[in-house]
Amino acid sequence: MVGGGAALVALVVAAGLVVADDGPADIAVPYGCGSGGAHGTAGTSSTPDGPAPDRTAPDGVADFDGDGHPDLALGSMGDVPGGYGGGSIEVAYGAGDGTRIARCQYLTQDDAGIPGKNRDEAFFGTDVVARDLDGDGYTDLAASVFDWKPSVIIMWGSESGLSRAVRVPGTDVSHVSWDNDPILDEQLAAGDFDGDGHSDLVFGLGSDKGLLKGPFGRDGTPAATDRVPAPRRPAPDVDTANYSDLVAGDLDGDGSDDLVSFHDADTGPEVPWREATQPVSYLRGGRDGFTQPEGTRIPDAGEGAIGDVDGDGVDDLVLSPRGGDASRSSVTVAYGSEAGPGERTTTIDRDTPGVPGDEPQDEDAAFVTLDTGDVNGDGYADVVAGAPRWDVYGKPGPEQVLFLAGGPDGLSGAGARLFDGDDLGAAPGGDADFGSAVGLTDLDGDGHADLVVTAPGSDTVDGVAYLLRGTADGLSDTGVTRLSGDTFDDTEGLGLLMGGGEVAH
Ligand SMILES: [Ca+2]
Ligand SMILES: [Ca+2]
Ligand SMILES: [Ca+2]
Ligand SMILES: [Ca+2]
Repeated sequence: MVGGGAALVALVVAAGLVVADDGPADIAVPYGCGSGGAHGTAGTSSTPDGPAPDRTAPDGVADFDGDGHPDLALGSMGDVPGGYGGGSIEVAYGAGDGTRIARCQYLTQDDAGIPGKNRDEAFFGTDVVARDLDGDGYTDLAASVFDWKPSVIIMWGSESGLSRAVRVPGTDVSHVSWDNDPILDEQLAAGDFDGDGHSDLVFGLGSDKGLLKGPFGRDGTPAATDRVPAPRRPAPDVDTANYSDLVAGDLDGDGSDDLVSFHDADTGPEVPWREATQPVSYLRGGRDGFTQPEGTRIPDAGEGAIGDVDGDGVDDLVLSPRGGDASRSSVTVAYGSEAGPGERTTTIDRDTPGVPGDEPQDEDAAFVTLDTGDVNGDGYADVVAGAPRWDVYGKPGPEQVLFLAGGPDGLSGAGARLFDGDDLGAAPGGDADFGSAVGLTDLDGDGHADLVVTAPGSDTVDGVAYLLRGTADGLSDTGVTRLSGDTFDDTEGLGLLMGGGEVAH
């Protein structure tokens, strides 16, 4: 803090009381991990319009405190004291030294700086995305919440980390017309959908105001709003089709990010795998708003991620296929091109040369989380896919994360590796939910993306997030960093929380 900081802080706090109606206080500042309870008050907060950070982390990497070391945030939709399903966010500030974490922050709506109030089923932080939303050089964190109605809360990055928060005003809560569950619908995506160089948010498919354009004001107001079309009804006989995920990236290489949504069509209880209908919708971003190109063919899938797997400069869509003849443990890449995704596809399954393990027979072996990032540093995006087992009817199989490498010809089995939760110390028997969320981000800036994998646990098993280092040979399972509830706070019961929502990085 420079000289005169105290006066400056006093001024800023006073100004903040006027500006931010529903989050007047500062968020409790980050603290030394594992020390729990040592939450300071906000005496060292930087100014809302303070100086830009001196050092910047690489593009596309979250750095909430602007110290040049990448950070990450784990959305945890689980219980918090006083809120069954209240939700929390665990923020880990990178030390720039392997996967070591320098500081921690535990965010709930009980924090005086976070708008709203922790309560049952608020699901604060179920979905989190990290972007610089106001263009001040500090990465900000946006989170979805269901405070009786769905809305978005932005936590602003600053020299002292995430320090202030606002609720985006006037969030429209209209939904896809053939949908009936507003809670499940509140998925958040970040990208530059109009190609103007500012990060935007999407919150609400089929909403006239679902596209929230950046830069955002400090009171949370977007620069403008625009409509997000409702995806086409997947089939005439489908009554409802909640969307389970939204991902963003530039799949046609035109400089505007596109939006892909994943739908779980309700075609009846306990539909056999072959008859499952999980359509994928593609909305093309552009200067003049979203359009729905005719004829884009994307295979049914339950989950996706976006990255340039074949290194041709255009993002590719990575999918976890569902239904029909698809393997229960496979990854399909719908390569991006000027015409959009899906002109060419590759599928990797357990029969692909180089891929370890046998084809599982249980349906819950399917990958439910995916991410992309360049782990081995060869310039091609690599893929991780997580398969937690949560089938309560049978004996669950191993909970695993599969690593697949990209290359000039796209995704292949060469260099593939399987990580078992058991081998990393996760509770066996399907209770850990190892692989519930995965993220690839270069935590120490050495050019190799590192793996974040969460095992949110259960009523009896504490949640843990594992951080595995990326190397030229892929992911390493030596020197693994483990983050548990106690890492963030030693409040009784918090140990059962960790991850389960998205990983923002
Ligand atoms: Ca940082
Ligand atoms: Ca910012
Ligand atoms: Ca590509
Ligand atoms: Ca690579």
